[in-house]
Amino acid sequence: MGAGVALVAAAGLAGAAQVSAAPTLPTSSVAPTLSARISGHSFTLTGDRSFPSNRVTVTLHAVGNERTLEILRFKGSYTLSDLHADLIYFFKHGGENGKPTHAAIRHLDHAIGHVAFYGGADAAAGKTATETVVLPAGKYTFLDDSGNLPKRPRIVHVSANPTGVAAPAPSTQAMQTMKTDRRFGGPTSLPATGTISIVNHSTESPHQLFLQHVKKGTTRKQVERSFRSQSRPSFILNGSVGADVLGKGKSQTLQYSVPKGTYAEFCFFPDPKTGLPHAFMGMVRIVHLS
Ligand SMILES: [Cu+2]
Repeated sequence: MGAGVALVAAAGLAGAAQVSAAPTLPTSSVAPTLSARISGHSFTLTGDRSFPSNRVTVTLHAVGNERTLEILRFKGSYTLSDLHADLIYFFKHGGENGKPTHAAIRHLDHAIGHVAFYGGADAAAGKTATETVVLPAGKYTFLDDSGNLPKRPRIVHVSANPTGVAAPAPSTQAMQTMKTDRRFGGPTSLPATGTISIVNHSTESPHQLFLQHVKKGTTRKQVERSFRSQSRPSFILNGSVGADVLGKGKSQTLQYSVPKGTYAEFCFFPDPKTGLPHAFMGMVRIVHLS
């Protein structure tokens, strides 16, 4: 579920600024701010875990290694245990080696159908990345999604907002989109330090966006091929950042600071139809951060 690729573990983010809310503003204008600190043995979520619907700002602090935060909402009576059961079945029956059985794909689709994904953040060791996302009323689960199975659930309760007004998104320098044809869209020139918006326009599938610093001149084909090999490719450089799984039709912003240079964008979410990670189906793009 997470980055799922050891080869992309790399360092390079600098600190991201926090948004502080002015206490005199009406409730709807005060964007709740949470801080998520994930290490190898703990996940600390600091801040108000109960608030009216609004745009929420969550800063991930990655301790000791690359870490991933995911925000999701379970539909109906579906639980984290159900999600684990579906994903374990999927991984064990071919999902892990790119040859999922029909039953494995059914379990994957059962999971996708019962989870609403509100994005997240992925930061390299010692670095931060900040997501903002509008959360409608509901019960949310924030998870450490650094491994194959999301773990360490932290519950956040969002009540109805009587004003119906959410705080505006922070100003962004570029928008990256994910499309139904399993490709990335938007400009291929992005800030190395700044804030981007990420929009999943797909009508079929959740998607992720990860950015991995690579050597200048690295091609999309080289990156695609590397996902099928076991060894760490020679084109990987320090520096990575990402957003986690974002459901179809949903959007988030991501604030980060990484070294300038050439990056590979990719999505590792397993396709609902084939069970293959989208990167294996060509969802890889070369972009330039400056
Ligand atoms: Cu995808």
